Amino acid sequence: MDTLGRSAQVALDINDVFLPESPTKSFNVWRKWNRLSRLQKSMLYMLLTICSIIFLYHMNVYNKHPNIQRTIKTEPKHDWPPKFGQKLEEKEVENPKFGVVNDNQNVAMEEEGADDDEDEDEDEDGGDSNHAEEETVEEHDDKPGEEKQEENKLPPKDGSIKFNGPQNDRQRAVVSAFQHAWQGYRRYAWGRDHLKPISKTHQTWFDLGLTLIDSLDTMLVMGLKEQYVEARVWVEDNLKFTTDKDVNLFETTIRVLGGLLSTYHLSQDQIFLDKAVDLADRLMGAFDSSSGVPYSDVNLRTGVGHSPKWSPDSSTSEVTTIQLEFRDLSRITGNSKYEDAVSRVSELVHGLDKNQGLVPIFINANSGQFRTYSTITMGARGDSYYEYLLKQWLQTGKSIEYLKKDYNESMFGVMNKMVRRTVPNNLVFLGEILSGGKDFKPKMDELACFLPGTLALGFRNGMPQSHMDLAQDLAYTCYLTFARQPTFLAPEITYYNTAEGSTKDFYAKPNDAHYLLRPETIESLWYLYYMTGNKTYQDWGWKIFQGIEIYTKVSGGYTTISNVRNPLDTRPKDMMESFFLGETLKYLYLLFADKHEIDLDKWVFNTEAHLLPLYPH
Ligand code: DMJ
Repeated sequence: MDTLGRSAQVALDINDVFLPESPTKSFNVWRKWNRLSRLQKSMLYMLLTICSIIFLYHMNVYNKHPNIQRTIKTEPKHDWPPKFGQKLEEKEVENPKFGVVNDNQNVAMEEEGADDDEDEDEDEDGGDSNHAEEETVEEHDDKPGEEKQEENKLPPKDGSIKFNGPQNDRQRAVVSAFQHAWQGYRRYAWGRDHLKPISKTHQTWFDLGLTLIDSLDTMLVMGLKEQYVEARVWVEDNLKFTTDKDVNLFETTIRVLGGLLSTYHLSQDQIFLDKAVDLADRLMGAFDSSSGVPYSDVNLRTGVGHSPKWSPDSSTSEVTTIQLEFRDLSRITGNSKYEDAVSRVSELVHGLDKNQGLVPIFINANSGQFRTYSTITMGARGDSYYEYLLKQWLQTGKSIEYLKKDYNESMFGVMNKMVRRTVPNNLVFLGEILSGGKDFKPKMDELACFLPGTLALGFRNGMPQSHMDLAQDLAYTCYLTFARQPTFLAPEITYYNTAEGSTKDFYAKPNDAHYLLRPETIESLWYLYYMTGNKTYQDWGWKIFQGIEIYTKVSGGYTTISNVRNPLDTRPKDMMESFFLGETLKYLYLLFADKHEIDLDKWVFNTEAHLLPLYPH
């Protein structure tokens, strides 16, 4: 028999092997197997091996790139972003029933009740919008900018990502929450920085329409076309940077510049790039210090930078968390001045002495030196320095070696100097280092809960297993800071018990018990779900979302609250932060996805959850 003939014989025999079983049949199969020649048996083995290899290869690709399945199986339903003037589909958004808040199935330890410690700590909230002007406005019932929706004014091409809208009831519930928040903003605070959802007025911080800009790419991600088109018109007609106003460089960069750039990438709409360039040109004055380290504040009209009123120094995290945005702008425009300015800052900080990679939270813009004895923390004013080391390395195609080195060194410092475990349940937390290393404070901001997400992202890109282990342990503790409060919402600051004999792991002091609608824990749950596929992270996020729905939702929108420790006395603060729409709801929506729509091998999120592309170098 020639080779072809033998193959045919093998094929026949294979068919026989897989025919339905019966005792006689199995016996026949065995006899046939014995009758096969050596060559036939070897060919059969080879065939089986090839099939297994192909099968394993596909499994691996799917695990590494969860979005591949979507690309193969899901076709985009419609053009997105919409063309200007295109008739928008009416879409009903279901309101799923909400579950019970205090279902602690996933919590290993028992709740020990609220803490009685009445010590008061200074409210440290990382420079969010607490000192801004408050004003009232008339209700806004008409559709802003409606008359502008004529054909051909908005020329978006297809975005780089096809977002297909919510995939399940949980995602629909988040979209519904976004719509409620947006409705309040649109009605009572349109074009202003923040909504005050209880007094139904607005708050002005920088007068840059912060909530509107922070929300743009969330609307694209969620498929909210109508709202997006309306907001886009406001940007074109009303977003101006000519006001004689001092703004914070970092906050304006991450929220406004980041929001505009992300929306530009997703929509390819020139208006967002034009606005981004105008803004960045005005912000550049902040870098005009003797060291090149930027001042914290800058006047948008005059372009003059200066230190904050309350300190001669800039915050370390602030001067090192503007690099992704300015670099991206240089890469888009071909004008290197933005990237040059921020790279100089990173390089300068790289050259400074550190404590095992860890940095003090203040740096002087003129001397370019750290304030040596200032606190080292993963919370306010320290946090995103570490986040942007990794993300800048990724943004530049892993080509800038010192960023990776500094990141790894700092994570070593974290494990060595900041990680502690609680008594009685051995939970991992990160404390703060004070007075140049002399003191340790067992205190962790909710802000520090971004770190599990960053660690997981690093692990995906080749950092050691210990990073992922820490990410998972820390995310669990962060989750518990929500789960162990009767509101299922975390305090701004939590203190941890490490003394032998302690009966509970952590507690919140009354003055730290506020929840500002922050995203960090949810952000980390999303990264961990993305990396591991473990749906428990989704369930944790869902429970936190219930807490948000029950204790922060009011008729005018969502409000920050002063007290997470008592469901009967939450003391709403009458403020809806822009990052609630830009980050918190976006990460919740992404967390509940069945199939991921964003490929982390192509995109990086800035610290305000705005999407920027990765470059090859
Ligand atoms: C956001 O503006 C950013 O995530 C920033 O890095 C930290 N604080 C807020 C959200 O809590």
